[in-house]
Amino acid sequence: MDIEKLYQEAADAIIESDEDAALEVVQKAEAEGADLVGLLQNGFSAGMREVGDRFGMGEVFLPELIFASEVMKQVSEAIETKMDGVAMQKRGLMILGTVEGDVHDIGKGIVASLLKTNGVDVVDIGREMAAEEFVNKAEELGADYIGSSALLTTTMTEQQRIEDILEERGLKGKYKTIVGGAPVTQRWADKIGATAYCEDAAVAVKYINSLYE
Ligand code: B1M
Repeated sequence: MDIEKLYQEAADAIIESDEDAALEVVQKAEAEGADLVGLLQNGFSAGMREVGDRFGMGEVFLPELIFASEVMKQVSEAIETKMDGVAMQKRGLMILGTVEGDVHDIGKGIVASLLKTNGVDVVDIGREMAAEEFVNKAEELGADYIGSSALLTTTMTEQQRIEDILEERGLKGKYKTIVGGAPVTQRWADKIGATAYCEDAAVAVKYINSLYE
């Protein structure tokens, strides 16, 4: 199996917004015994990043971006379904969402998929979620982690709101708060007092695994 070729085919399917081709790559990878999570991370996500870069440079336009995003979602869901039922060590419960005012949820979806396939129970509360909702859900379900994703510089501040609410309610330290998203940095995490900054989904998995070593 030529894994690099498979990654390239996956990336191309996203770049061309070709849902059939994308799902075919997933089937092919499964038939060949390839790591589907690796395919999501290194193949499909690379394609999404490429589309994002081209959008940033004005080479592709909003409708194409939306089509590519839709294909990306289909693929993430297909891979997640295939990974369901694979037995693994349990690694806690995370409330995960995209912050208020922010519709970007592809990265969050990938984080959810990867964490789930690594034994973390993830309750995905969706996008444009109020900071209070993250905390309320964590309290209601007895979560271990609160994970928030922000893709806009204007919505990152909502991650601070989550820390503020925890502080106000005397819950600071009860949950490990994990922040991520393209404009988010370690510096930002330190500034707002989040427990951890994870650059991407793989780092989020590594971080949580490190807590169980
Ligand atoms: Co928008 N968008 N967008 N967008 N969009 C960006 C983010 C932008 C950088 C594009 C640009 O201008 N170059 C820019 C933000 C500028 C800024 O604030 N710095 C931008 C803008 C401006 C906007 C709008 C305002 C555009 C407009 O309407 N004028 C609008 C905002 C609407 C809103 O939210 N209120 C908007 C809308 C959209 C679409 C709807 C078209 C679509 C989103 C579709 C969807 O998500 N359902 C979209 C997209 C697709 C993008 C880009 C092109 C790609 C984002 C993406 O999915 N990347 C993006 C450009 C870019 O990022 N280069 C852009 C792929 C994904 C796998 O990566 O999300 O970074 P990412 O997730 C990674 C890591 O960040 C990390 O792990 C993930 C995977 O490994 N991570 C975490 C993420 N969350 C994490 C949480 C964790 C840990 C790690 O722990 C909890």
